[in-house]
Amino acid sequence: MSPNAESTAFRSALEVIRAVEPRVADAIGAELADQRESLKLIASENYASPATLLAMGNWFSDKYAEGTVGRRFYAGCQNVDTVEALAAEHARELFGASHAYVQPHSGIDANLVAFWAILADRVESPALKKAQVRQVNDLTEADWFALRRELGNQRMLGMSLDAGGHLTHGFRPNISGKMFDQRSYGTDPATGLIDYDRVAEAAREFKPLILVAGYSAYPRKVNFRIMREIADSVGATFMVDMAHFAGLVAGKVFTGDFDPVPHAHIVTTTTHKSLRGPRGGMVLCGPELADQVDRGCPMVLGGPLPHVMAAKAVALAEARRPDFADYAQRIVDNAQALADGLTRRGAKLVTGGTDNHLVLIDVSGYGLTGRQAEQALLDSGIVTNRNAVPQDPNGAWYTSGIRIGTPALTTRGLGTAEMDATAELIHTVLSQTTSGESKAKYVLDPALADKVSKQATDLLGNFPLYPSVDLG
Ligand code: DSN
Repeated sequence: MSPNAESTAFRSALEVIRAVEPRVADAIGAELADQRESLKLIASENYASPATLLAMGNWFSDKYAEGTVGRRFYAGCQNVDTVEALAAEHARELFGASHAYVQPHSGIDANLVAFWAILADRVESPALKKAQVRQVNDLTEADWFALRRELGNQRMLGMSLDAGGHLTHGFRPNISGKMFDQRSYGTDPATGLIDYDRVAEAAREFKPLILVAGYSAYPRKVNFRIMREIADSVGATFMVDMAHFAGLVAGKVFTGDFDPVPHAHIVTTTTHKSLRGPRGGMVLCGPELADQVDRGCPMVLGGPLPHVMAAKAVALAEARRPDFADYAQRIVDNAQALADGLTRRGAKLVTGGTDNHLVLIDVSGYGLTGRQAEQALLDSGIVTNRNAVPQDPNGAWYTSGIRIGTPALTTRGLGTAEMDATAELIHTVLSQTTSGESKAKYVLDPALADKVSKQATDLLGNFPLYPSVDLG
């Protein structure tokens, strides 16, 4: 590749866009500038490679391709077949899964595909068999009515939102909470850790059809072997949503009991978080659920996005390279350095530290709500997001936590020394912010915010983002 290839590609693309709608070209350029200048600590974000980004901007976007590889509802899908098959092959090899479905557009979509695959396998198929018909269209009105009621009356046990679970694991305002009779397992109030005995007890009492593990704000590893044993003991299908930590599984930081793929019946993920691919989702499973998973589109998904599947193939190929394992390990080393730096300075962390890519600060220790802390940090050039902590007195909107994660800064090249410096900046801002007259209001000296902002920019100075891309 010529040394200027990436600059030329992005510059040319912007020139073409600018000729039609200059404000879009300007916004794209401004987004890169903003990303370059901010200390991005959002645990669910990353920086995809230029190859991944470029794979999304092309003619694949024009193609309809409902169905799966070789079995489409539209003609002319031979090139889409090529990229979808490649993405699925890379995913299978990377994660050691027997089947990969790479069409979901997001994590929510991937979870919906998984839920409906399980419902089809565990509820619909037996009903069809009992009625001695091959498909739902052949059921009598009475049998169809009964099946619809049964599909809508199944149980799911997942991690509660304030313990770090995800809203798609049965939170009532989400479709998953409306689809399932849901119960949650939380964490031990004293340690903040999952108490497997209590999960087992909840499973015995509730007898869920689906046991879900996975999180978006739990800073520890989960023992998937134990969770599978719990699922088996009550006849539940075990599903893991590894969206947040897929990169750590891919990079073999999470192995053995902590790798969900050998233990779960079905695994869902996004592709853009620690995995560092394009925005999108994916489902992995064994042969038992493969056919049902492949019905995801048009069952719950709109037409697949072939340009994004092309980018998934590129990013998954990158994740199969040996340097990705090094990247994944550095994500965790950095998170632990950040956690240590914050703890040493007096911050209160949920569970007292981290085993993964994220740290959850309980900002009530600074006398702040999550909302106040998030905004004060943003004023100071530090981009984070507020998050509930276990048994949060401030609810899901104001919250009492700040979630920070290291995948993005690690991609940029920052290491443990810079994480300690980042901890110092965060602690400086939070310890010098005071609560205002409402849960959203706060007082922070603007001169201090400016000073920290400048320090954050200086910290990033040695780690340019997309160094190969010069937009001129
Ligand atoms: N929005 C993602 C996150 O930030 O964790 C999950 O949906």
